[in-house]
Formats: sequence, C-alpha cells, structure tokens
Amino acid sequence: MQVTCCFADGSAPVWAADLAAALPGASVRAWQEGDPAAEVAVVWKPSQRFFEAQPALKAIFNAGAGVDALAGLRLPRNVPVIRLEDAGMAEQMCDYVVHAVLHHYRQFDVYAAQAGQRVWAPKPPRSKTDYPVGILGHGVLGQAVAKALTAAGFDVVAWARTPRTDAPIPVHVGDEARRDFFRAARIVVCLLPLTPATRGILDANAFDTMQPGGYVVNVARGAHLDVDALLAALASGQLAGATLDVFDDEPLPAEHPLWRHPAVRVTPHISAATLRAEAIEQIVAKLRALEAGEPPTGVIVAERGY
Ligand code: OXD
Repeated sequence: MQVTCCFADGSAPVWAADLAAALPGASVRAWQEGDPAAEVAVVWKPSQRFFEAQPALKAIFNAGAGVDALAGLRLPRNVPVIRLEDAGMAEQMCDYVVHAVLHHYRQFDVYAAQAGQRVWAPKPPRSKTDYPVGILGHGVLGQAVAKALTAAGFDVVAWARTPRTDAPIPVHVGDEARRDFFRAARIVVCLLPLTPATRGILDANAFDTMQPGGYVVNVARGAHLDVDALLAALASGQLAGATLDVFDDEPLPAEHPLWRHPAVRVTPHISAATLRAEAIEQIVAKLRALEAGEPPTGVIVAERGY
C-alpha cells in the first residue's frame, strides 16, 4: 500500500514516520512533487496541487475533526473522505469547555480583576439552574461535552440538524427549532462543523434570543460567529462575555478588537489538538475496516459537508 501525507503545517515527515511504523509493509511518504501516485492520503489543509498529483486514491483521511478546509477543493470522485472522531480530542474539548463555562459561572474574571486592585468583595453565589447551557452540535465531541457539563451540574440542551434517538438531554432539531434552542440557553457552546448551513449561526438573532447576560464559547470555526454582532451584544449587555478559540483569520491579527475586549477571552485554537499517536491508531483501524470491506465511521457525506 502506498500512503502519502500532505500537511500545510510542515508536519508531514513526522506523520509519515509514525504511520510507517504503524503500517508495516506499507510505503509511506511525506508528499513531494513528482512522487508516485498513492492509494491513501493523510492530509491537513492540503493544496489543490496535491490532489491533482493523486489519480489513484482509494481513501482520504483528514487528520482532524473539521473538514471545512477541503470544501473549496476539487477532490477525486467516489473516494471516501474520512475524518477523525475523538482520537484524544474529546477529553481536551471537555476540559476546555467545562473550564470556560465554570470560569464564567463562578465569576473568576471578576475576582481576577478585584485581586489586581487588592479588593476583597465576595459576590452572592449563583445557581446553576440560572445558567442553562446550549450546545450547538451533537456529534462525538458535542455528546462528550454535554455529558461533562451535565456531570458538572448544568442543565444542558443541544441543537442538531438531524434527529437524535436516545439522547440523554433534550435535542432541538433543524432550523425551525433553532429559536427554541437559543431561548433555552444562557450559555451557548458552538461545536458544529462549518458548512453553508451553519456559517454565521452565532449572529445577532441568536444573541437576542438567548437569555440575557448570555455567554458564548466558540470552539468550532471562526466563521460560525458574526464578530460585529458579538461586539454589539457585549456593548448592550445582552451578552456578558465570550471565550473564543477559533477565528476567521488565524493567527488573530494583533490589532483585532477581540484581543483587547475585557469580556472576551482569546485562546490560539488549542481547545482540542490532534494527538498524532491517537489519530494514527484511529486511521489504521479505519484502513483495516476499509480493507475488510466494512464502512468505517466518520465518512463525510459530500452534500451535507461533514
Ligand atoms: C479540527 C481542529 O478540526 O483542530 O480537528 O480544528
């Protein structure tokens, strides 16, 4: 089996070395112009040029959860695109989101500001029932985060595009239920795939519908969020704050107002990194399933975009 790795961040050689160790008998390369065509591609934000040099692919593995970087490319027809599910990301995502939610709920920003002034001024305790959390997205990561927040004592609802059976929390389904979802939440966490249907879902309408003094955590993609609407909702007090890990333009430009906003916490797209060892284990398992003629999970449905 010929495997090729193409990573926009220059990490293809280490992926190729680790994949070679996990796939004895396979020939694994970090892609370079002029390489022979491969049967399997492992990619992160690859170029169109890469796909043009790959006429023989049988499977494309995306080394992350989001496949939006492939959306603008012409991919070979009828070749499955398979994304990572969990692969060590769920635990990181739960840590990040639970921390962001508790940080806001327990008013740690207020106490940090007070500590800077040596002010000792306890605030009245809050009740979790006043801070219901809505999670946009109920896939592998969304479900893990919902479970972690429920275990932390929050009332959690979710929104998904397709009905979920046996979900342990209420799941609002489809565009017509979006308003009810936002109305039910004071804290909203975005974990959606980025598709034309979810682009800009965190907009003025959403913020106006959320319970007042709301809080937003975006760990999906920057394009889910209308930044101007967020800044306006923060200015009016409809939103109390936000924790943002993802941005339209990454790295977030130094002059961007989000860096300076006192109610916004910015992190550099670190909520759930791809862990190479776990990812390779999952890729190998999915390859074995394909070889055995079984459909692996995580195959992208082109019309849906995730
Ligand atoms: C991903 C990411 O999609 O890291 O996996 O953003």
